[in-house]
Amino acid sequence: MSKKNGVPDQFKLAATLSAELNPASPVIMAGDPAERIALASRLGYDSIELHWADPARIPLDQIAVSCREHQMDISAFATGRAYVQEGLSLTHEDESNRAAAVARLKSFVDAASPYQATVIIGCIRGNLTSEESRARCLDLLANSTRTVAEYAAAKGVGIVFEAINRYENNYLNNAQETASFIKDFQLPNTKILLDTFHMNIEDGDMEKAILDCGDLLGYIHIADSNRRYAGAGHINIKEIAAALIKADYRGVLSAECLPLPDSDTALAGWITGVKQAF
Ligand code: LER
Ligand code: MN
Repeated sequence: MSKKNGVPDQFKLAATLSAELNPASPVIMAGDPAERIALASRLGYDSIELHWADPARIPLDQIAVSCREHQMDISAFATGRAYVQEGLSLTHEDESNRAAAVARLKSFVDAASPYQATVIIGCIRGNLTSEESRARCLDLLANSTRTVAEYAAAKGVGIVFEAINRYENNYLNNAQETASFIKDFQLPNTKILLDTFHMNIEDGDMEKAILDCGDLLGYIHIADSNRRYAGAGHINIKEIAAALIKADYRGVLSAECLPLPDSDTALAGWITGVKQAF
């Protein structure tokens, strides 16, 4: 197995970036993109995952210049802030809200296309309003995900759909449910994003969850049980690392974790924790 900086080179390590830090939000760095990207590169990260509500507000040219300077790339565009900050939802009861959510995701795809980055569908899926609404909600979600995923495929952009724990979203919480959703609706160009923080709550056997996804596994968020950096909690990150190798997963491991105790400590701690796991 060939390794770069102690991590098998089948993996790319991504640092999450947004406009501002929030101790309750799992984004590890914010502020001057040039300075942050230079630091992430020095620490051994390969790429940057962007967390903004609207791609129109991302200083993308500046980020791209800094990434080029440090031979880094943009791994993904996270879209959850469009739901959290603006209430856009793929399953909203109001059709115009759903249409706006699809339009926003297409604009994320447009932004991602020049960088061949991935677009993440996470909490922008919205929530079930009642158990009776489940079938209709899944239909709505599948239709809009298909629309976005087909649009993305034509632009060389992949979509990943995230399994999110029950305290944030009230359906599609674990790996198996999320895989079944993608398979049952035969969604094109759509893979699964597994986030170890959510898995720790929802997936009884984390190795099995990873292996069961098989080829559908498309992206990984790594945070510890307390959502701090890898190694700051009690998730067995070595078990996760071994399962990813066994599954022959080749792709991004992203530091989507809280910027605690502070951004710099979390950035350095996450890299150390992940390296120790391999
Ligand atoms: C998004 O990737 C995620 O994991 C959500 O829990 C964000 O709060
Ligand atoms: Mn996540």
